[in-house]
Amino acid sequence: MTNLEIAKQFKVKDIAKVKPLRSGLINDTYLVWTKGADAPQYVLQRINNFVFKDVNRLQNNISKVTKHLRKKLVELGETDIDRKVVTLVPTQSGKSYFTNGEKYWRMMVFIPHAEQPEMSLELYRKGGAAIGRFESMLADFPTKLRPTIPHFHDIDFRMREMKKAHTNAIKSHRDLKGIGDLREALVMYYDYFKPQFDRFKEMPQRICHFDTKLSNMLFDENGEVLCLIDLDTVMSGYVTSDYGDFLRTAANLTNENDRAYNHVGFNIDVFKAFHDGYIQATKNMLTPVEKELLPYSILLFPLMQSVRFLTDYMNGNVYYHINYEQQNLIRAKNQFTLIGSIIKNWEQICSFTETTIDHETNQY
Ligand code: GN1
Ligand code: MG
Repeated sequence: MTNLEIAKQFKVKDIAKVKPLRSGLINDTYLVWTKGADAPQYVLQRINNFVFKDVNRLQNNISKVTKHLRKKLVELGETDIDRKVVTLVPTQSGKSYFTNGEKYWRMMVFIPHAEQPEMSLELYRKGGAAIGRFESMLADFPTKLRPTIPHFHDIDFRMREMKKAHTNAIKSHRDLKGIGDLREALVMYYDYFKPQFDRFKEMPQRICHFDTKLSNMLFDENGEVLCLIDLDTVMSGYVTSDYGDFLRTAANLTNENDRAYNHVGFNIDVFKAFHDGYIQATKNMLTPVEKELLPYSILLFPLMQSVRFLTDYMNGNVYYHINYEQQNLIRAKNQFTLIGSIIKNWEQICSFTETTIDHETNQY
């Protein structure tokens, strides 16, 4: 089927054309134009069902969460609501996705937005506030949401997968020379921090986004965050996932694809700005144990990502899109370098989060 034929399966009138919009590491995204000067545009996405095995559950989660968010925005008396929450477009038969039995697609209303503002500490503060607001609006979500990717941010599981990948790679005589002692070093970090990571289970489960980054936020013309997009991974979990994964990308002095590891480093100012924004938006929601464990998620996420990239490399690059053979190994080393820099900044990280807590009230 052509992209145009697929777009026509959804309840949209007068489609003019379908053009590729962007290509993430996971899904393929297209922009659907309709005829007429001010006609709305739509976003068509092919859902990667190798990554998301249960598309039905995933789409159900997104439907429920976006309905809840819309209701909240109305209650809060917000204006411009159509730009502050994603709206799914049903298929002609009223379903939230279309499948030809092999591939899966969904459609959303395109949200007109401005470019992401230039990088500044203020931008990271806004990013933190946006994530905090998202979680707060979902704090009274009535049920748990089952995982769209089981064990997604479960470090014990990721370590087991890395071990399996290594065993299989050896069995199939894959050349692992380039890895050096990276795998052993990751195991060492994991063993060292395991007592803290094990405590994550003490936190309450909440509805979280699970893929927090600036590129998953849309901005208005004044540089304010409109909403969070890319809701594939929205499910029940710990706030540490949204907090730690955001800092993994935002507070890295370079990006995860940079081969010049000397560019990698933890940006303490970005961390402080983000933390302030996040805490302002969640201070009435977070429990003491969540506040206590937030800093450990700053370590957990680069570790987990390094493990995931290395696992994919050893598996022959079956999960993440790559542009060259060694890319997942490079990414794994990049993330590994970030862990070292976080450890160097550890005292500063902890003393900063400490000073933002009022110990009498145990509130920020
Ligand atoms: C994937 O494709 P993207 O950038 O939204 C991955 C994240 C990783 C990220 C690393 C479902 O996200 O968990 O942190 O790549 N998403 C999934 O770049 O596996
Ligand atoms: Mg994503």
